[in-house]
Amino acid sequence: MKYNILHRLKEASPGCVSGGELGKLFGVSRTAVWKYIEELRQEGYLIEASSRKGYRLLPSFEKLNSYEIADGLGTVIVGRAVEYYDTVDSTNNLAKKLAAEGCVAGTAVVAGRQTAGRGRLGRNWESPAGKGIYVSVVLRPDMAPAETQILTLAAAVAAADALKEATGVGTGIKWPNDLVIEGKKVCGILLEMSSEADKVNYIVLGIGINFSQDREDFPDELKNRAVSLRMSAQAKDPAEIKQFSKLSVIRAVLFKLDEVIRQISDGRREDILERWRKYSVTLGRTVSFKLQGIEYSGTAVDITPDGKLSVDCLDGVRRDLYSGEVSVSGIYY
Ligand code: BT5
Repeated sequence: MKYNILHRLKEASPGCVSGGELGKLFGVSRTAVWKYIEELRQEGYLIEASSRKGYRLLPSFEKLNSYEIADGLGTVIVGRAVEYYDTVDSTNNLAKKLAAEGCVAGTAVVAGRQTAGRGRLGRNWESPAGKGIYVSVVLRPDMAPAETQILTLAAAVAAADALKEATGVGTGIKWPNDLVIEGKKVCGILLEMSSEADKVNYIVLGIGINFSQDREDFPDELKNRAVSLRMSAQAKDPAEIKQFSKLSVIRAVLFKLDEVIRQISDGRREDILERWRKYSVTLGRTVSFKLQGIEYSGTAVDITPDGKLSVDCLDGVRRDLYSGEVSVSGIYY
């Protein structure tokens, strides 16, 4: 309700809206309106009140909440519902819980901090308060579990597009879906799924982006392997630096994610693979990986239509990798 009131105040800004009008519009008493206005003020919105004219929203610093993330986003699926929390254990955990309870497809969970942010294979994702972006989106695609690799690639393409558009910072994709800047990781993606033999029940797509960390903010083991958008923007020519905020990056990620998901359901997978190839920092490089305990290395030559990485190995055999880890020359982890 408070965000409905905020929305009306924004529409009327810089004009005023009376408490009576707000009450009538939303079917609540003037006292209730006043309480919601107080709640908005506590969130940091500057709202002037005059007994004659009513309430007026004044310009204030950008806020991060479900309303600001979702308002006018222009998406079809992603962000149909948005939940924002200051602290969660993991946005993926919360999104999975909401998905199991039947939330609408496209529900996005965003947090300011994670106390147990997760990577793949039980690894952790450093998620300090205020310095990173932590987003998870619930999807209910009509596909078989074996087909979902395209979503992993699509999420990476969407994130790379979003970062470029919102911040001007260019990234490359390390297969399958890590975003890197000059060999250091700026964004990681975690896809988790609940499925039956031939049908996906839901997917939770988690995206973690390092936003404003400085080198000292990362733990020692990540200092040479991780980077934030701010570090990377500061290293650029000042004339090229674009002003960007956390809110603008989150909205861009949701917007681009919506686009790629609709492309997939429209059967335009090849477009996504083509964009993935352009962003790839893996193709054409020497890579090494382990399969059933045996170490291989070779040149990554292409991505298959179902998202596997084709590697021409030194023993003359071409191997297609579905998942797992590859080390890529020139990338520091
Ligand atoms: C990933 O795993 O890269 C997936 C990360 C997904 C995080 C998001 S945040 C929102 C959502 N909620 C969650 O709980 N998770 C998702 P992986 O490829 O396994 O990489 C993990 C490894 O990256 C760790 O073992 C570290 O070496 C490194 N790492 C951890 N935190 C990092 C950070 N903030 N920046 C760069 N590298 C990091």
